[in-house]
Amino acid sequence: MYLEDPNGGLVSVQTYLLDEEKRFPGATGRLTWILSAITLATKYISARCRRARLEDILGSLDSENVQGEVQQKLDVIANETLLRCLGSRAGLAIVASEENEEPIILRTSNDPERPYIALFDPLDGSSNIDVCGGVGTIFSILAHDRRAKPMEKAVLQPGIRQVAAGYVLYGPSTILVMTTGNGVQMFVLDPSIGSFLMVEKDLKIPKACKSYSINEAYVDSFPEGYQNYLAWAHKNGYSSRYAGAMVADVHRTLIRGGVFLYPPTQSAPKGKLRLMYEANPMAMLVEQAGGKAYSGSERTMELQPGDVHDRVSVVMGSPDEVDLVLKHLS
Ligand code: P6P
Repeated sequence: MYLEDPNGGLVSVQTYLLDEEKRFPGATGRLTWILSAITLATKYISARCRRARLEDILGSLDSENVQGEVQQKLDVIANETLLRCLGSRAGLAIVASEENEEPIILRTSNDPERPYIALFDPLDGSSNIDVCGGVGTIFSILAHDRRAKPMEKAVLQPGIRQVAAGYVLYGPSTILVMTTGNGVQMFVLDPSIGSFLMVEKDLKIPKACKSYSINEAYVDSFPEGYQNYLAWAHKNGYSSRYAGAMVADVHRTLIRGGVFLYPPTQSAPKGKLRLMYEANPMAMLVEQAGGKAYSGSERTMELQPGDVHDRVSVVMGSPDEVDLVLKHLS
């Protein structure tokens, strides 16, 4: 059931953002405008995902993205939708996407009216599309750093500098989970009116839950500490859930508790997930919900990126469960 404001009114994501904006007397509304572009784009992406098989836009293209991964048709549609919706928004200096090799400079001048940077994974887990599995859009917003030379380097900021982060999960319902640094809010898209309606305010992750989420097929190539943790979990009554899409696995972990892990492997010695537009936004959400997010022994959001497509390992979720993993890694 959706939440109501003190007068019994509906709370849409726009209502929430405008209310939040009032907390900052000098607010220009540009962040709100950027987040509104993301909610517009994700409503369109949601509709295309739901009709993908009917419109024959399932499956992959003959192309690969910058990660060397085969692109799904919906990857390109999602990416172009976000670029179009964001590209016209005044407050953005730079956008960066998993699907684009280089960040896109929207205005070369250090225009004070462009104080933000948006980064996103337009359709995370897109290989799940053909089998009707969970997929999602992940986004991260940084304050623009005008001192950066060349300007593209402005995106290379640690996750602690994020001003907003979130994801939209295209599952049985379309769910928006986001934070602007003041707790985590959850909204569900009501397709009959085209609005994201608030269903949870200041969401908190359960402190503990005997559930882990990892691709155990790679267990032989995990570093020893992860192998020891899994052996311990097997003996201590843990269950395992793995959707193969970070958005779906992290969303379940946020709601039910537990821990999501993607350790280093032989094929991805630094980890597979991307720091800037997967690990960092999810880490901000998990920490804002009272959880923890680490990459090895380091707090994920304190890592200094060297490249916009840097990859990292992740351990994130309930504080007690992350501590148990870290204990086996140390
Ligand atoms: P694996 C999806 O391709 C993704 O980037 C994440 O969403 C997901 O957590 C991970 O890769 C799954 O990787 O190796 O288990 O298929």
